[in-house]
Amino acid sequence: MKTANEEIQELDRLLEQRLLSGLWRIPAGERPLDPKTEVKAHLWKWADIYDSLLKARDQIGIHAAVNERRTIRLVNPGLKESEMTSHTMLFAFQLIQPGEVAPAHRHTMAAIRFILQGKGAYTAVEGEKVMMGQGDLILTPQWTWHEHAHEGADPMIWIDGLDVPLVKALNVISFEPYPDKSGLAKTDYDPSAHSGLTRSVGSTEKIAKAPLHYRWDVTYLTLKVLAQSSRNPYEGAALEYVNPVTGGPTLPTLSCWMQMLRPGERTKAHRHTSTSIYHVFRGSGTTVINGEPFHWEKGDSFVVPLWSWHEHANRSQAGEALLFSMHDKPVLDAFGLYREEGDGKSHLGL
Ligand code: 1HN
Repeated sequence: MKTANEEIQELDRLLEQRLLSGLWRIPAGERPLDPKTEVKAHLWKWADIYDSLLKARDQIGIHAAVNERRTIRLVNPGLKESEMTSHTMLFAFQLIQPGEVAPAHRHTMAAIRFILQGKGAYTAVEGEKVMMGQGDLILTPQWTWHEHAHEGADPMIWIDGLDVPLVKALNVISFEPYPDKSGLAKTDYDPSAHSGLTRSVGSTEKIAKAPLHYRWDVTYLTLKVLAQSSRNPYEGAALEYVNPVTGGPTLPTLSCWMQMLRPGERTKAHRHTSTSIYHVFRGSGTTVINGEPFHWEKGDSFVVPLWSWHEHANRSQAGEALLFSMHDKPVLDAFGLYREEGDGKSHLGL
């Protein structure tokens, strides 16, 4: 006489042979009340990133790299197998030497570049040359050709932010090298081309060309004006880089922000279902993530995993702190999965 348990096991085996599975087998841990993630809060020090970039500069030729880029990515301690920064985003640092060209390619992953150091390099997106300036944000929307080259004197360093793990999870990675080895045909960047969109009379071509370049001087001025007029209790003064073609987030999968914390400013704690990666552009402070303090200085980067309580503080009583950040919020918003909680009180125990 078989026990009920043995009969269920027999049924499970039969179903397995038929490539079927009873939902009674789902472990309780897969039905949590709160969202769960493998992604861990972590902070990377600039000294480690910078030293690694300099070592790579001396040892890695652009053309020896499979991706033809000298790029070092931040590996989340919870994602050592995939070597991604979060389950949705990749955050990396790229160094290019004077005279070097990182050849054109395109891919289904969308990318942003935030420029940290140097001048004289450009990134050519769909053939349009965009000069990189410190603090600028440059977009490479999905499936646009892009090439980088450096015509200046000192090494250039920038952040590459991409939606690689998301596109990978959807199984739709496509990657194409530019067929012409002599490089992209380039036109000089024309800022007026972005002040309005045109098409020839009689044409019905749908023009939805995204602006690619957010210059630092404009961003900073706007941020200073915002900082004087309105504060967000959880963010200080925070700007989202908007895509003017859609009026929506920076890119369909990524939202980028620049935020300012005044000297001594502390924000309130909140949590949300989107994940954030921060880079300290200026200043020093502390972000408390689920009760753990992460002390940051200029050049450091850190991850705030989804659904973790977090709050920021500028540790300086004299200087402002500026944080650049990238978020997967547009993905959560698109599917109605964005959720946010703020408790209105501070958990900061500095
Ligand atoms: C990529 O195409 C670049 O074009 C940088 O500079 C980093 C990381 C993953 C996949 C593609 C670039 C990248 C990347």
